[in-house]
Amino acid sequence: MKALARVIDLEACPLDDEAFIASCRQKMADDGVLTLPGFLTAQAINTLISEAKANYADAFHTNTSHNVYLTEPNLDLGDDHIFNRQITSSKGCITTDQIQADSGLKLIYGSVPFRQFAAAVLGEARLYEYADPLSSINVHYAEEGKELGWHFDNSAFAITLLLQAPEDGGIFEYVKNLRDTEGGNMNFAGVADVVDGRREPTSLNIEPGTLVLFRGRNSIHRVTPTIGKKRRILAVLAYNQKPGIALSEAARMTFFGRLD
Ligand SMILES: O=C(O)CCC(=O)C(=O)O
Ligand SMILES: [Fe+2]
Repeated sequence: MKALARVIDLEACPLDDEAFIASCRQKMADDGVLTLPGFLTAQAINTLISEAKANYADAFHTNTSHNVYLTEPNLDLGDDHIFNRQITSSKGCITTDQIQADSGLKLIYGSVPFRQFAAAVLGEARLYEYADPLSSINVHYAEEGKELGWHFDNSAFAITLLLQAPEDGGIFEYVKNLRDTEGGNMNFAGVADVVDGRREPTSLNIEPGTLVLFRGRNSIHRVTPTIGKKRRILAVLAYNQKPGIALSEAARMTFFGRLD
């Protein structure tokens, strides 16, 4: 835990404390999201921002059009149907192999206490790294005007660390449990209400250094466009529920522009 204490504020976030874990589990269960402000030390935030800025030149930039379900269109439903509504997302991304070996992000990602903590909060037996060399740790950059449009995640959960917030915009908004994947209810009417602005989403106020655990499979979410010259910079710590899983080749090509 000693090395970890340089990057994680273990007094604010005692990862191996049973009472702390239980309270985080409860928040996750109640809200579908857990935010831990002050998770990163101030020094770690500064260092990780510097590293991310140095790596920005290597970022792969995408501008994709997708539906909220992240699937191919269904031609039987027609272009105007909410299932086929096209939404845009744009970002720059760097991959695990582009992050230096001694980065605090790799220290956190690989740390057994951190993995055990996240697994306990998420109710998973264990968390596993991706089997491909790109997908485990990513850093996302959103410069002025870039946004992540409304979507449901394919993965059951996401773990993120905000490193730098923009001057304005870049707000994470969500509506909890808007669909029921397991029960097969896509809730077209409810989704249309959110996408067309008839239903107000919940906003998460996330400061740099905040750890976020989020269940995004049934909770629609987006990140509003960055306003101002300062980029939004976010690290994504991606884990699997099973060992030996690689991100699909199609997804790697879309998000990273290469397979390895
Ligand atoms: O940028 C964020 O805060 C959330 C990212 C997200 O929703 C995703 O990558 O699927
Ligand atoms: Fe997402």
